[in-house]
Amino acid sequence: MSNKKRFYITTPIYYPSAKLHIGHAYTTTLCDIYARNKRLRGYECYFLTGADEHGQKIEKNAKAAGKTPQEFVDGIVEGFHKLWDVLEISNDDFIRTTQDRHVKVVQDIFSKMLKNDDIYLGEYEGWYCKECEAFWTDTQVGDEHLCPDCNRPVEKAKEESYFYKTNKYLDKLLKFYDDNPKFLTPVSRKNEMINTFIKPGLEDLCVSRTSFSWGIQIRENPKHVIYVWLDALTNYITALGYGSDNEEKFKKFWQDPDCEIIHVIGADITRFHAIYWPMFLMSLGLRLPDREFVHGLLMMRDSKMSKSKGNVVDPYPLIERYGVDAVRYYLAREINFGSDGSFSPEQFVERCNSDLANSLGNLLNRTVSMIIKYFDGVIPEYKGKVTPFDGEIESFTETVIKSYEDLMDDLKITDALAIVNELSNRANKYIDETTPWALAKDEAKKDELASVMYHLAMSIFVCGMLFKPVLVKSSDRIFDQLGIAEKDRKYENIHNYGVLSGLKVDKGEQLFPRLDAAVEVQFIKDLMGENK
Ligand code: ME8
Repeated sequence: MSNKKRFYITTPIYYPSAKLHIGHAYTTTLCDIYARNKRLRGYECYFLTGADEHGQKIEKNAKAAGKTPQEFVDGIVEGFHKLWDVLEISNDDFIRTTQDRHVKVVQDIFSKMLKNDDIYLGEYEGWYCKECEAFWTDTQVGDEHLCPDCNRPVEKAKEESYFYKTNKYLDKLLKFYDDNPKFLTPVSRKNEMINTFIKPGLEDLCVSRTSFSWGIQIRENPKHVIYVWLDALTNYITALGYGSDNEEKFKKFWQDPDCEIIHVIGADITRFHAIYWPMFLMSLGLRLPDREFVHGLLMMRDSKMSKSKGNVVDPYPLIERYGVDAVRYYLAREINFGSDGSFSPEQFVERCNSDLANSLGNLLNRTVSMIIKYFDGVIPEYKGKVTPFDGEIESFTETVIKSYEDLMDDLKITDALAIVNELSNRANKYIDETTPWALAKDEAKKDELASVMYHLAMSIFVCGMLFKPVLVKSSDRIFDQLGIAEKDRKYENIHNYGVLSGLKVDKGEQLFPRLDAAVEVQFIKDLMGENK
């Protein structure tokens, strides 16, 4: 596990070729959870997202919409900002590849690579997929000439192009993989890169185009624009000011070995991040990221949800009906981060009901009601481990916290949340074990009852704090009900037994009302149907 004190986490920069869908929300939300978790625990974390605005597809879509490409992307990117606001995304910066801070530096990077002799002018002939803006080899497109990513027909294309010499850095890349087993995870992704792309023989990468003009011009040869991936990948450093007059952030979040650099990407773009991006960085003599974490793709009816297929789920109506926290929770908890998953209305409702309404919500409700009933609404003073179950729940809580932190740090976000869910289940069970209603009947058991109430309140506080990066709104409502002052809502207080002594609880509205499965599943199915 890393001991680094500072973190830089990035999402892919999404194409503003159409509106974003729940798949994009998935990546960004999971990165946001990581960033919020780190910040809450007192680390410095810089979180970047953005928009990848150049390329043939955008030029084409803009034309179809009767707009200039810039007008077209401006409109869509406004929608990106709106969605991230609604989803409570806490990014520190938003990079657009049409911004001056990016364009100028990408031109400099290209010049540098040209001077280094990493790039040469040649002629390209290959299978080109317009949707994915990627060239493919004969083997990759197969006999049917279909794009291996989106399955659409590809076409033969030939043009004067600049090429990047991939084989120049290949040995160094393979050594880097070997020396850094955590660089590309899950590990199956590394094997996929080696077997699918590297072993069959890497071709030099085409890094310029002349057949369209919506891109960054090559200074040395202005009829060429820079191929969209060389333009896009460099966003991770241009956003930090690399190559600008002010490299302060770049030094702090990239060059400083004490900063851990994490790129989170979907499985569709692994090749670009795991093979070409490290090579580009080698060309520039820069440090490589510590981690590239590849998550799976959300499927819809057995096929990848994607803008070009039009089979997407729009996050807005879900957020409007169930609240941002339920949507964030579902994404992070249901679909194992790192594996493929599918969006399912049944699972959405089930997850909200089992974890949020039945376990956490119910625990809070029962506890606050009992504190009101037995102690006039005042959380009793902490007096150590009074009942035999108190020690057990205290040590279970400490184990949960430790595992949660380790899992979060390793980006095993789904597992980390599952463990918090176990704690709230355990606390519910603790109620059944200690039977507060029986203790309340016996004056001699008053201390035991008080201790049970304290431990319950403490478990809720811990759950609320560990869930805070996900349940960005409800965690504060939990703390409100426990009567915790703003200044005490600190992460380190989860180890501070006593912090809740004497607080006045406040029974608020039910946090997560139970959803009527039949009604809600139908509601979500209708939403999905609209997008069919
Ligand atoms: O590829 N399930 O942009 P893009 C999960 N501009 N995640 C999904 C998803 C799905 N069904 N669909 C999309 C690009 N994503 C380039 C990236 S980075 C230097 C350039 C998420 O708009 C996932 O993170 O097509 C995927 O990798 C990304 O959106 C692709 O977004």
